[in-house]
Amino acid sequence: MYEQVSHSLLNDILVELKPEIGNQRLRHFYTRLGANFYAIHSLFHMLYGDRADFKEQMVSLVETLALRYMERSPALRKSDLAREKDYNWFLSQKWVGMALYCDRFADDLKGLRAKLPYIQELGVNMVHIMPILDCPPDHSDGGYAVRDFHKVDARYGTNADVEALAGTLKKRDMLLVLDVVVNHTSNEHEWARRARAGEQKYQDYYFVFDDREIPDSYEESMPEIFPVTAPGNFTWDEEMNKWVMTVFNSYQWDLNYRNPEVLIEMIDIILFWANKGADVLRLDAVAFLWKKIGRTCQNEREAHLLLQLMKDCCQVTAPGVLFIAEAIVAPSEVTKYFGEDAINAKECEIAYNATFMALLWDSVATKNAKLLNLGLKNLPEKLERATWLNYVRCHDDIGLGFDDKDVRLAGYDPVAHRRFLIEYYTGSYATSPARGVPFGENPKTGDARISGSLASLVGLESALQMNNEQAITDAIKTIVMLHGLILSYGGIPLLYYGDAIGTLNSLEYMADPAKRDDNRWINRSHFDWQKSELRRQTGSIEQRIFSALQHMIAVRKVTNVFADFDNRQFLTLENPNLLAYYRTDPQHSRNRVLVVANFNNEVQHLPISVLKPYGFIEQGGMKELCSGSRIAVENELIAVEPYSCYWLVD
Ligand code: OTU
Repeated sequence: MYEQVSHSLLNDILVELKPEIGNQRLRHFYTRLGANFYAIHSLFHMLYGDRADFKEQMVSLVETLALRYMERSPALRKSDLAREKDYNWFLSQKWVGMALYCDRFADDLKGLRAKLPYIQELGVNMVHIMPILDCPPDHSDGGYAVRDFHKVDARYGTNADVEALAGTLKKRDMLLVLDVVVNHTSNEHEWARRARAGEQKYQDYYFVFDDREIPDSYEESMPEIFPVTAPGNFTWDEEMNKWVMTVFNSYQWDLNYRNPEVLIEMIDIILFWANKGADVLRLDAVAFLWKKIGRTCQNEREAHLLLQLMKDCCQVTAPGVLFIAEAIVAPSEVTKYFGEDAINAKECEIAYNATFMALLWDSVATKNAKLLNLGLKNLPEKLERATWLNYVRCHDDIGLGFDDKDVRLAGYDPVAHRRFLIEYYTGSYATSPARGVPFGENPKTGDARISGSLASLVGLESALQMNNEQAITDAIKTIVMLHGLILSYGGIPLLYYGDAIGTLNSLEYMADPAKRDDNRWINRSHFDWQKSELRRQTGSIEQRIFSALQHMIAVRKVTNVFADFDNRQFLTLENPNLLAYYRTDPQHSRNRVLVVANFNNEVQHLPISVLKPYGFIEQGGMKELCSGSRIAVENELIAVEPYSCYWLVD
């Protein structure tokens, strides 16, 4: 029945397509369209079915998919077919990512090519180049205020450079991740310029209002994202004489997905970059895609429908391409971005594990794993064929988005505890070695977030200032321990470009008036190539961090149980300072790795009586995979050194 309906609907659309679409080399396209059409049509109908031009819009969508398929290169088509066959390819433990700024890590895209040996030396084979599309020079939000979605910013190079780099990466068996900023455009984007000039068509691409009536209604329930630098959610545009919705910075205009043309444009842009050779696309701010008066305008059902549509459409034209959901939202919401009620992810295959990240920072500050244990265990199950992007630091601030229920269960008052964390990381807590800065402090809600580099937040900066060897060692150990966790948790670890050499906070951004007010730039400095040379000098800080990470990455890659097949189980321990989970080979249940981390500054003991019920330690002892050494059992206890993460096997 479905199939019949779907076929006749599909035929209705196909007869309307532009003549040039014809039949040329479209075999796989039609097969994939057939397979996905029912879903695409019903989703599109749910969102836009009440419009008089529904069918016209549907035709335009299918045309977009076909035209982009026609330009997809033979090499990419081949890779699509291979990935369709080996559809779990990205769950492998072999992938290790790094996020970097093309201009801050290298000079430009061409220069980046010359820096690949450094990345590969570390073992990284998935490169997320932070946004590189054309942006206004000043108001760029680090690349997230795009002026032209089809063109690389001249500062970084050309579209041809991206294609060349994609080719180079492919030859080295590396993946390319690019951003698509789906939620908003720069106010200098052509659509915004034409809207400002009065063109109704383009005003309908955004949320544009004559007076404060509707903006006020929206704002009653919308939180502020950048309360200090961009308070409110609307901006008055002088030239247009109207209010426009700007959830992020005032120069970032939110796109209106109630207009199907916006969705079709964005799908076209996604496929454009898929065709330039991106393996993975990071979809920015996906939680914000649908706005509704009376709601927070995040995580709306329709935002999920839009993502499902984007995925199904990509499945038709470029099925080898994956999506990363950048949804920094509550733990109960985040897994929904993989899709719901399906074996295969129907939205994004990969999602930032912001919950894990924030919980790790809680444990570093509290020196215990109470909240971490609770938060991880309460994270809803995700779909199969979906995986996390696990990270310690990224280019943004750290938000303390834990579940309040868990915070209470851990024995803290949510407000007081968040206050403590902010104070701990921003230097106003007396005994804290952390050197972060507060970001987005909102006096109305009492909220604040944290900016700072990994090394500065774990105390390396203050340790160096005090010339305190022990504190330096502790900071290094913490950096290594945190990576030991993101490398073993399950998912793709995403390193941040300066972290393997202990990059400290940088104040270089203060000299730039366009950046000065946004302290997230404290952790977006120019990569220090001279400092990185010290990684070759035995005993240097750089070497101690770099070699440890490099070694762990190498061990991860040959440890099959680290592939993400939802094969993680947590251990319940009485000791609140430890986090412990084990990863099991789904095929050979005896093949397991037990991961134990100690967040405390003192040695903690793991009683083997806790391990025995799980069948561990039957042979009398365990081996640590990274050091290769046996772990001593004394008085029936395994000693876990301070700030350490062990990968243990029987
Ligand atoms: C994302 O950020 C980007 O990572 C930021 O660099 C951009 O400024 C922002 O979008 C606008 O494009 O949208 O889903 O707390 O975590 O703004 C979450 C701040 C986002 C970021 C949040 C985030």
